[in-house]
Formats: sequence, structure tokens, C-alpha cells
Amino acid sequence: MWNLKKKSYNAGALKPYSSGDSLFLFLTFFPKKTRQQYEFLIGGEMLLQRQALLSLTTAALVIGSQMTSSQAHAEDLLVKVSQPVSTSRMAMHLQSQGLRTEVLTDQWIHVSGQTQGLEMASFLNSNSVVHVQKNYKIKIQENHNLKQQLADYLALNPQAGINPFAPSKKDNPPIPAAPVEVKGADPLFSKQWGMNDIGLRRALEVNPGSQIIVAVIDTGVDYTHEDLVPNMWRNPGEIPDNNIDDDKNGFVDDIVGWDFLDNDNKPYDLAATSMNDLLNGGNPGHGTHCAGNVAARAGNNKGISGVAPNAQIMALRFIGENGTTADAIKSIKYAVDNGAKVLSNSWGSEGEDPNDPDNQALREIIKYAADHDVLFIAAAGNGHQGKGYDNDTDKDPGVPASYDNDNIISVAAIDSTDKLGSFSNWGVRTVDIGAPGVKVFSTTVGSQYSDTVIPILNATWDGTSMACPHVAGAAALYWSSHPGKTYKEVKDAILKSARPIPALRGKTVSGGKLNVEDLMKL
Ligand SMILES: [Ca+2]
Ligand SMILES: [Ca+2]
Ligand SMILES: [Ca+2]
Ligand SMILES: [Ca+2]
Repeated sequence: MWNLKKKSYNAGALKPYSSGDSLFLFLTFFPKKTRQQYEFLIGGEMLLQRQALLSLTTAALVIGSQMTSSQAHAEDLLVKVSQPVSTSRMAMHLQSQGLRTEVLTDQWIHVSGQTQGLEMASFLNSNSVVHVQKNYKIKIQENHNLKQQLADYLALNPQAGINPFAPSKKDNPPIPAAPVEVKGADPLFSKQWGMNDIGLRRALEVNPGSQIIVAVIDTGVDYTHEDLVPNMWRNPGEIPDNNIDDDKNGFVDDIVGWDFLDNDNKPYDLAATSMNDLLNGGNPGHGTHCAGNVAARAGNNKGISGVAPNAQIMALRFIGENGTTADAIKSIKYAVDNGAKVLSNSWGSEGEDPNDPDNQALREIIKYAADHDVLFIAAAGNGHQGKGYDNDTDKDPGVPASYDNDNIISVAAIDSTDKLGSFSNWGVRTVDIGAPGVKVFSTTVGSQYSDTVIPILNATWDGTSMACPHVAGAAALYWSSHPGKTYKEVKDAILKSARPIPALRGKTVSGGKLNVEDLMKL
């Protein structure tokens, strides 16, 4: 979980009406005392708007002073309609009120626009709408060490912040066909201390697994990377580049996944290319690094090996500088609807109080995944509320890792000496298992490989973000070898086969770290 901005994993930090956090809207939602009766037609459905019990006050209360006037007036909401109401018809009606809408699921609509002055109560009432909430921001997560390293370096080298790295990369390169494979050892495997630590080689001797789809829901994936391109998911029902949605899944020419941030069919990982970008919270190639640990191709005479080297990587991009709950929902729904069995989620929601079940939308889509027998692997989070270190998520939950959905596996980070990463969240009830998450070697954008984010700083790839894909890969490896098992059985097997280590005893549900050798013997 990489993010250089503060508060990237500060679930619970933001309280309504609190001071100091300036960039958030607060939605109030209170009963209206004057009862109204009226009717209106939505696409032929007569909805009786009896006794409008609630008035949705869309005035954003600006907390603090930094918000611009356009931000202050803009709303970004998720609205849940009651079951008989058609979301598309409701969306059309909202559009007729001048709002922007997007249907997310059969019950949820994303509503945005300039709502100041609109009488929301005239069309939202308890008959047709059952929940309204913020569209919470989501980020890959900050690395406190890197942030400090950057600050220290720039203090000494102020000129370095200008543009020390390569010029900007080109976005959305063409998606290459899967290459003809050349057999051979993976030359950089010995640099992957994590793969050795979890017993990968012996696990693959037991069973190398087979095809199973893992969605990497992140900043995108460099799908041109030499060690990832052989294992990119290829949508079997879609003919590339004919501008036709051949499989009629609602996405045109979606071959390896989708980009929900830019709404295109090339979920390329647009990594930051300058220190300046990084300082401003840019993405150093997070999704590509995660994807390599899930399923880099093994035995292809190139690079490294992922935990599940025969799995297929579905690339779903929804975070750049920021993502939102709406985009997370679309990504998760796409993954589930298009056959992913395991979702790798190295991100966290922002501004959310996990003790208040307000983010129903995110909880419900994770439940939707469970209902389709899909596992949701989540990074436990890197510290909390800007304090950064040694956070117990039983007390201070992370979002969504600490949700009580039983298809979540929440993953802490350990280093090569079996210590908990200094930044890693833990929780004997809310964090399930540990996995390698300090100085992790993996694929990076441009067919590169590294355990170092910024070489001149010697800043390494650390984070529960890096631990999460190891467990996602383990789930894929085991599940593809035991396709008859349910998500609960796969989760149980992963936790049961964890190797106990003192650093995780009393700090995680399993008390141990991932071990795929033992897992594959179950
Ligand atoms: Ca399609
Ligand atoms: Ca097509
Ligand atoms: Ca794109
Ligand atoms: Ca390889």
C-alpha cells in the first residue's frame, strides 16, 4: 500500500463536523417535518411519494477552509434504491433533475453533480430510496518510510524535485498477444526472498496449479511486461479491436480487464515518472508490482515467479491519484461477473468510520463476491490515522480489510526475519495471516524487476500491499488444484497451514505466516 499522502488509511479519523480535515464533504440526512404527498412518473412506473419522510440535504458542509467553491457545491453520493425500483429508471429521473448518474449494481446508483438548490426531497423518499452515503475516496496506501526518505532527500537536494527521472510514459500501449513460450529457469527467482520463505518451490512440486482468474484491483498492470503478458487473462468471448462488445458484458473490446478510472479497455499501470509525482502522491507502479507476486509466469526463462504461476491476471484499474467507492464497486462487480475467483485488494478507503456501517455499498459488493463464491484478499493496512505504526485493527479497524464479511482474508506484512513490518496493521480478531511485505522483489513497469521503489533513496517496496498478493496467489494456487472447494474451505486451508511465528501470535487469527508448501499438502 503505497501512498505518500497523509491519511491514506485513516479510516475512522474523519468524524463528521470534526475540524482539521478539510477535503471532505459531510452529508446530512434528516427527517423533514413538513410531510408532502405527490406523485411522479418514472419511465412509466408510477411511484407514490407518500409522506416524504426524509429530506436529503445535499448541501456539503465544508470542513476547514481549503475547499474550492466548486468542490464545496459538488456532491458525490451513492444511492441505494429499494428493490422494486428500477435503477435505470431512477437514474433517468435523477438525470432529468440535472444530476449525473451511473448505475453500479441492481440497487446502487452513483449520483454526482451540482445539486445545490435542488429539492432532492421531491424525488427521494423512503419508498424508493433506502440508503444514501458518501462516495468515499480510496487510495493505495502510504509508506511512511518512503515519505520520510523523500523529504530528507529533498531537503539535501532541492533540485532533485524538478524532474529527475525519465519523461512521462505513454499511456495505453497496445495489448500484446501472449508470446510463444521459451522454457527456462526464472533467473531472478533467488531475489524473491518471499517466495522462498513461503516454500513456493516445494509447493509447485506438489501441484503447480492451473488456470484460475485473479483480479488485481489496483492502479492497473503493465500488461506488456515480459513476465506478466503470458499470464494476462484473455477474455474468451471478446474479439479484440473490432469496436464491438462481442460477449455483451457491457464493455467493448475488454481483453485483459478494464480501466474504471479512465473508462477504457487498457488498464495500463501509468506509473509516476518523477520524484515530483511521487511527492504529490503519485503511483510508482503499485499494481504491476502486486501482479508479479500473484502470477508472474514461472519457468519461462525470464524474471521471477508468482505464487500462482498458472493463474491468469485480470487487470482492473480504478486508482491513480485517487479512486472512489463507486469505481471499486464497478471493479469488483466486473471481476465477479467475468469469472475471477480471487480478488487482490491492496487499497483502503478514506474518511470512513468503520464502526459506523455507513459504507453499505462497499460491504454489499464484497458480499456479492461471497455470494458468487469469490475470495476477497485485503491488505490489512499500513498504520492508522497518520500515526503510522503498530496499529491494532481490532480497536482501530481498517477499511475494507476489517469488515466482517467472511470472504475477506486480511493480510499483515512480515520481513525476512519473521518480524512484523514496523508499519503493518495487526489484530487478533481482524487480521488473518502474515505474508512477505518488506523489501519485496517483483515486476515493475517497463519489463523491469525491483525491490526498490526509488534507487537513489534505497526506498524499498514495503507494505501490506505487497503481502496481500502473496495470499491472493496462494488462494489461486490451492483453489485451482481443488476446484470443488468453497471460498470458506480455501480460506480455512490457508489459515490452517500458516506457520506459527512469535511475531504473529496473539496478533493474527492464524498466529502465523503464509506457507504454501504446507497448504498444497492439505
Ligand atoms: Ca465485452
Ligand atoms: Ca470486441
Ligand atoms: Ca487506460
Ligand atoms: Ca518468469
